[in-house]
Amino acid sequence: MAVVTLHRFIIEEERRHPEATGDFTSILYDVAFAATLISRAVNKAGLIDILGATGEENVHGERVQKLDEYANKVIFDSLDHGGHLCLMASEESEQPIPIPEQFPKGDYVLLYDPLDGSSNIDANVSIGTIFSVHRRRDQQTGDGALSDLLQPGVDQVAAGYVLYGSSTMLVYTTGAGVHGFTLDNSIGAFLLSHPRIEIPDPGKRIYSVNEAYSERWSDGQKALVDRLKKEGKFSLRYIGSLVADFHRTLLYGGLFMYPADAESPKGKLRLQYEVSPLSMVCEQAGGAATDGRKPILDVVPSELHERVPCYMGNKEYVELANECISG
Ligand code: AHM
Ligand code: MG
Repeated sequence: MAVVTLHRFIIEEERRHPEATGDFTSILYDVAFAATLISRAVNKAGLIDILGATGEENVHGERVQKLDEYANKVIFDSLDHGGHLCLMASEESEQPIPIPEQFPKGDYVLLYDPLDGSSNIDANVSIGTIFSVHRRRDQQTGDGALSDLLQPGVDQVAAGYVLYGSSTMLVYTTGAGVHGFTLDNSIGAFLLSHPRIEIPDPGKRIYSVNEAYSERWSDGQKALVDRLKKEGKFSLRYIGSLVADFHRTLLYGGLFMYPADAESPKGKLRLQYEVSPLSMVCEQAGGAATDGRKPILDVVPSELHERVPCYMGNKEYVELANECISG
């Protein structure tokens, strides 16, 4: 069987869409290239003096670690000059990130969380990069605008994530299924390992939530988890690293939740570069993703770093969540 590299796969996908300009292909290549650099740094994190907090805080008041900064810069530097993007946004930057003046501006915007789950780095727990691509909406030329970054998830043209785990995997969708690639470090290439990922239905009976917050949950959220427990067949798995918890949910099935609670009325996770891209992947893999009432992909953001409660996984479990939360 021929080995299919990410590059070959993307080219073949593009050929099926004669109207494709190649912009997209380049954006995905560049994300994949950035991911190989981040993967190398993550793997070496225990060996070189890169661990530990810098003492600074990001826009959400969280400790920023050096690997976060590195990943943030690597993604920007890999995508700023290609001429395909007109604006970027990152979890690590409060404001939209313009494309440097000297480079041409393209038709797309990229939103990313460079290294999610960074509080787990010191414990060698899997972490990830999440990305979302939209076509620019308003002005057709020049710099992009904030409104280009505030589009609902349903308008994403590509979304995906990279998991830095026991191996490094890139999983993405452009709206025609979900495909997973594993990084072969010896040749520095992502190879197709998981074509056409579909969330197993019915999936394993796994629910995933930070249950330590249950005292702050709404009655609906409490009722939901009680119902899952009373079925007597569920296991609980919670890594506390979104990409890892999501990836398990995608491959094994189940229900991942980060609900609203009395202290965090919109939960913790960010809509535009965390939940929305993962929701597109989940839906493309045959699953569902909602905020407990409506599909995540229909939520229209009003600010860049907006948070949203989320329920992602097998359709039947997400429907049960909707019933309990909105009922
Ligand atoms: P981060 O963006 O600061 O890394 O935080 C996001 C992480 C997610 O990876 C994970 O799902 C969540 O925080 C866990 O939060 P909690 O500790 O409240 O359960
Ligand atoms: Mg994050």
